[in-house]
Amino acid sequence: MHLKIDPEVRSALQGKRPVVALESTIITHGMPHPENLATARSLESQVRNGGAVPATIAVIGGEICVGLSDAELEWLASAKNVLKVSRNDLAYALVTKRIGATTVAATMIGAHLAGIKVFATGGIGGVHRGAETSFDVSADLEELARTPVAVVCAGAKAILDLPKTLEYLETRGVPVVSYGTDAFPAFWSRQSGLKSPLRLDTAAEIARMVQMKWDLGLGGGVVICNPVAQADEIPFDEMQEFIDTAISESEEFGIKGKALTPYLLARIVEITGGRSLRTNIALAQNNARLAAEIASQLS
Ligand code: PSU
Ligand code: MN
Repeated sequence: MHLKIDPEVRSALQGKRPVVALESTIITHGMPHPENLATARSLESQVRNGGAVPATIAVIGGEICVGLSDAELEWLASAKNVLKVSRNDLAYALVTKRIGATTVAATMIGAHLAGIKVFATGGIGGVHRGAETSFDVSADLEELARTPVAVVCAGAKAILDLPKTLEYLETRGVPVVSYGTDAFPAFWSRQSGLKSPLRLDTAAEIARMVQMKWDLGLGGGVVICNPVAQADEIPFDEMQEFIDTAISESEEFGIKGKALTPYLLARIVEITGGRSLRTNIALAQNNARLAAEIASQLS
């Protein structure tokens, strides 16, 4: 089935031991080299420290690889011409044997094919600002509506239209539950000014809720929002200015479609002099730890 599951991941799944999926777009399109490689490795070790087996997912050589070796991680982190793969280009990437980095949507597909229930990332895609004219709504949201994987993230990036993102998820029946907070976090910031639709305070309760959704036959995913630690955050008000600058530049240069999110992330790293990158790394590590706990509770 063009699915290559790493032996350690396979044996953990067969033994019903906890496994956490990790995405690869964050490595190839979300962070600069060499921080991307160090982060990919550290996310794997956070998952291991939490008692789960990490499975970074990417498309290599015509196969969806679930679980990469360290050599593969290293190679991917500096590979050129990597395709950012979502649901729409997954079959294309396999047939053409392109190197594909999987987004949240495509990682959920790979995780589900392999039987992995929990996935840790940085932030999910969402409804872009101006979507009422551009129609730019991330395929991540549709995937969350249909594919049964629990996604641990730090909320959605404030480069998006956050109220519309929450409305979309509500319409499509996707629970959005924040861990230990009433606020809906905004990736680099612990708060977005919006209330989280749902709140739970323990990994055990989150696992029970996720299981309940699937036991009811409701299918689909769950968004679990884990706010970045206060010491690592960039407050929402401070972030606004950086984001507005990056967005107006993207408009000026006519950057659209799948290139938009990577462009904005990279520009914001530059504009903040690397500060947003440190926050991004810290929040991803934080999410890997919580995902390992939830996966342990689920298994
Ligand atoms: N958040 C990050 N880094 C990233 C992404 C999100 O901090 O690289 C990626 C994820 O892979 C997400 C994708 O699925 O951006 C969404 O892209 P788009 O808006 O084109 O759907
Ligand atoms: Mn888009």
